[in-house]
Amino acid sequence: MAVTDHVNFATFMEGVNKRNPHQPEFVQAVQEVAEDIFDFIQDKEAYHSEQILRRIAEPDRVVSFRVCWEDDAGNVRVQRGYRIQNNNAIGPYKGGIRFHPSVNESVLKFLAFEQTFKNALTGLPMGGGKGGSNFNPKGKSVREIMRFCQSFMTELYRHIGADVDVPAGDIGVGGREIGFMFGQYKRITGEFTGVLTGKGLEWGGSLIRTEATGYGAVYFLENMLKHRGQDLTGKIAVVSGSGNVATHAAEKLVQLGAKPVTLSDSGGFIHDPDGLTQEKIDWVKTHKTHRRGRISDYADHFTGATFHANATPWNVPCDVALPCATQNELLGADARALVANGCTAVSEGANMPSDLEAVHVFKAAKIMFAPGKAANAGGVAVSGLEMSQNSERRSWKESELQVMLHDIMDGIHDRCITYGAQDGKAGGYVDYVKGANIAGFKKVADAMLAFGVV
Ligand code: NDP
Ligand code: 2IT
Repeated sequence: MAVTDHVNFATFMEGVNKRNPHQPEFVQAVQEVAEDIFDFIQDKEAYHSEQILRRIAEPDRVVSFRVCWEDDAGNVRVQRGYRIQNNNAIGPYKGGIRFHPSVNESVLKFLAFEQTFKNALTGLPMGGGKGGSNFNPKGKSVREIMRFCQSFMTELYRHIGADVDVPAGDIGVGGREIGFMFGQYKRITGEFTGVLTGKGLEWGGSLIRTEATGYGAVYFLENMLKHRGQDLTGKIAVVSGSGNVATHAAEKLVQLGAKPVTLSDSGGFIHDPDGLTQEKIDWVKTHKTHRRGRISDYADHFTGATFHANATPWNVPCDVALPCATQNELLGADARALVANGCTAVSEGANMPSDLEAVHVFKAAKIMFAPGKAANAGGVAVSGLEMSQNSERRSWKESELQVMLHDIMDGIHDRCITYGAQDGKAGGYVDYVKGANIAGFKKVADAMLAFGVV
């Protein structure tokens, strides 16, 4: 095919839109990647003729299934479960499981697509996948959650395996849910294998997996600042969410001398101008995870803090921002407010928290902006290390794992610089979105080229 005959960005996106009607999140994620990839592959014939991006943007398979369970009152309940296996060119499918009422095929397809590039960026051999259900864990008893997890795994088990597809946690799925699912997998198959990550330390889990995503997002932020000759000391940080990623990001910010002043949940955000401390963060962890409370209670518990119902924290003046709740929680107007208030760096702990307009605002303002696929890769990276430990049948020490996590986050930052540095000057502007997209794409694409048309 002559170079002039290549499908261009607009035609490609037209096709993506046509083939994926009513899947706005998936189309959005593909567009964000395609915006950079078409530039990169312009003069690279093989990527065009072998239709690499077109193939990555078509999941290997979408598995959808019925999950029946019985609630405490004896009612039969029916939910929809999914596993999306996006691409396994560089390793077994790998990615979390999300339990949230907003889960649908579009959301999980976008997450599995993003995961493919994220996992490639870690440098570890992991393909991309994602799964979940529209099951809402809020207000459910522990027994109800157990029964749901068991029923979910009774179908999922036939699609996964330690060398096939290795799920982990995500929104609404933490150590407890992984335990219920692992127990059911073991019961059905009779095998004790590393089929899930995020396991308990007593049964094959890895140290620092729980902390890894939030910590990694702050290490990435630190690396971006270091590249510009700055550090985190004294920096005011606005953080959204109050789950696993947000609380551990806040914890690492405090440890590195920054001052996180907000957290949020689906009810609104709290602003604590005195700054969060380890003690306050520990209270939030217990309150949100074990008591399943609301973040609004923080303002009743700690003097000086205020709660803002049905609002996001992006109008609070800050130096750095870490969206750590969910997709599309930071819109164009929020991005403009952050930039206008002097925010100079954003590190995405969540997956695709900034919508396309917000990404374009950050890029145009040339602030340091780390997309989720680079900044939040620490979690899946330690999941990859958990898989290695399971294969070796041993557990590494915390100090060893801390060094590995740090090295992996440094490596991702370096890869972003390789493909995203804009002016070739040391300390110059880096387009981290472009750097992450191209570095992640190139690894997967080159593996696919080796395999031929499959
Ligand atoms: P958790 O379930 O621990 O916490 C989720 C947090 O986000 C809660 O505070 C929740 O509030 C809030 N939230 C969820 N959905 C919404 C919504 N629609 N609107 C407003 N707030 C919402 O999840 P995690 O911390 O694990 O995940 C957070 C983000 O990080 C997700 O985007 C996830 O994909 C991403 N991520 C997670 C990784 C991990 O290892 N866990 C790894 C990499 C990325 P509420 O309590 O009110 O529901
Ligand atoms: O979005 C993510 O990277 C995760 N939820 C973690 C996936 C994993 O396999 O650890």
